[in-house]
Amino acid sequence: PLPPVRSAGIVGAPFSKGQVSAPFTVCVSVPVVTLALFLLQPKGGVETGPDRIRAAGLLHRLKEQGCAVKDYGNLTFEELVDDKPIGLLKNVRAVGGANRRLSEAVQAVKKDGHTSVMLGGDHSLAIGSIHGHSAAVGELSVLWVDAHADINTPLTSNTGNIHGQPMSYLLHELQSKVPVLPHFSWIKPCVWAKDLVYIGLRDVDPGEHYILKLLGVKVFSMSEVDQLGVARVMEETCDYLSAKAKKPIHLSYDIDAIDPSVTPATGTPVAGGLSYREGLYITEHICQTGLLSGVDMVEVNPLRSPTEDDVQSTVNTAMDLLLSCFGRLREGNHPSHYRLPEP
Ligand code: Z70
Ligand code: MN
Ligand code: MN
Ligand code: MN
Repeated sequence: PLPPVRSAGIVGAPFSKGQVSAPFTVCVSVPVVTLALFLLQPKGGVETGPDRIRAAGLLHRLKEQGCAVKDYGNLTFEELVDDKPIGLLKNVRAVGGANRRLSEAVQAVKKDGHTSVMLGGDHSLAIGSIHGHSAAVGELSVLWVDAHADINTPLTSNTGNIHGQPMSYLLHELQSKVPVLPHFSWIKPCVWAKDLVYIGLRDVDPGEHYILKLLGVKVFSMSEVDQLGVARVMEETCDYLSAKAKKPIHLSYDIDAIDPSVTPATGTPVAGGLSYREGLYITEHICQTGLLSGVDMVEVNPLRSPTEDDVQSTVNTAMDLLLSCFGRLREGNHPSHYRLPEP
């Protein structure tokens, strides 16, 4: 059988306000303290992810393997002054506004008929990416590959970082537990708990663990990856997601799912992650379902690692995962029109 013609619509989202570590909210006017606070903000940098992945040649590599590509460019986000925290929650207006734009961009990509590829940026961007994807094509299956569950509600979060919460805004079943927030009212919940599968979890907060059990969400934590092996995990994932109807698949891939020995350039490295090979097996398998309709590649942070080699290894892994989403196989590939040269 001929491989299907694939096409990727690429949207860069250079956004990092879903993950702020500095707890300071007061304005400090002493210059040396301001500088110290700036240097103490170690989580910036994930907004440079899209350009690094582009600079590594993503568009060229996709075209080279026979994938049609349209680049929708990078979104631009307005600098908000006075985006005060709401309780613990940080950058609510910025995150709400950025995701609203992203949702519209992803809807445009889907209406043009491409598989959407959202390059982050932090994982709060899954709100807009999944919302836009679902607004364009209807109900989705969501495969969330991550060390973290990112399913805190604003009220269970201990950090106030919205990148630890995106699934809580998207799941129908959680809406009665999510408070009304300014700039979030456009978000319509669009995913059912039975259509969500996690792979790679190993850093889950108590409130998140409670939610996963309460809703009966299918989870293959690193423990199940150890127990079953990645091949069986993927077989069970696809059986589970396609049990009733074959919905389009949204793959939300947080690079911190992969072991930090391979992908150290990320904001929240957690030991004991997926190997490079396990990570790629997931994308190869999902590609072969023919149902992949949207992809996020998030949390690549080139400013978070001390050496350029670490950045390269992280960016190259993100690249290989994306290429594999669009048909690249480790066994090799050839175009359908390939013919042996005659002597
Ligand atoms: C924690 C929180 C998180 C990514 C960290 C961490 C969440 N559960 N997600 N890094 N990508 O802040 O809610
Ligand atoms: Mn994440
Ligand atoms: Mn994560
Ligand atoms: Mn394939």
